[in-house]
Amino acid sequence: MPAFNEERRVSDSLAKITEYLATRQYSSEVIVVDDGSTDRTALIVQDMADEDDRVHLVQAVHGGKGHACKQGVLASHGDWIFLCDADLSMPIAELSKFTDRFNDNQPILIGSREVVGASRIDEPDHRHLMGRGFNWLVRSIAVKGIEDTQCGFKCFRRDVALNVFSLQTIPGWGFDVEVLFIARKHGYPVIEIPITWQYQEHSKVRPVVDAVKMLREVCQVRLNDWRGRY
Ligand SMILES: Nc1nc2c(ncn2[C@@H]2O[C@H](COP(=O)(O)OP(=O)(O)O)[C@@H](O)[C@H]2O)c(=O)[nH]1
Ligand SMILES: [Mg+2]
Repeated sequence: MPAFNEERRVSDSLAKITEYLATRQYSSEVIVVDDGSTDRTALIVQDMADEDDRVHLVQAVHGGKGHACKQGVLASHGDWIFLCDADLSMPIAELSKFTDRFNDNQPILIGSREVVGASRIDEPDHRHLMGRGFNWLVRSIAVKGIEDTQCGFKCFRRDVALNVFSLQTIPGWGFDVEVLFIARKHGYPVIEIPITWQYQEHSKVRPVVDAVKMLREVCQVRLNDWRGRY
């Protein structure tokens, strides 16, 4: 779980996650990556880690969501690695849609708010429109055929995660596109899993500044590819 200045939502989300995981048959760990939050995020997570062996705090210098996810993946131990936003806009019980498919051994399963069977609850129209516009650009420039590259809930088989994230360079919001681009390039199929997604307030995305940054990052993916970096 990448978390940046998440003192308002991280403890509730972590409590829901650990409660849910305690009811499961498989073993698990929860890694929260805080890269330089200026609020109480790290303190809250460390307190929870002291109480629960499954919870771990990783601290890094500030870099952005992509940077944080990379640190988390590299610090993990599981056979399957699941990225999860701190706002838990996908209710944690939906995790079973991913774990139920582990026997298929597919390399990458990504949460999708756009494929048949998915639902978005309470999302303001302007945010949905922004997302669709960005996705259209992403499909044109970088990864064709994926309806929702930006959903914060994604699952990777361990070997695939290590392979793909070791090549990931983009520190910000555009990292999802880069990761999926690298995955495709290496021949890993990407499967979209329809999820229920509940819009949460206090988004860290700044609509104008981040849209421009993300567009630049998507172009950077193409450029990196031309330069043979993947
Ligand atoms: N560690 C870390 N996490 C970040 C950073 N920026 C965003 N995040 C996390 O990325 C996740 C998604 O953020 P959110 O505000 O829910 O984005 P939205 O759902 O697209 O509006 C949350 O878990 C954030 O804490 C960052 O710079 N560092
Ligand atoms: Mg969110």
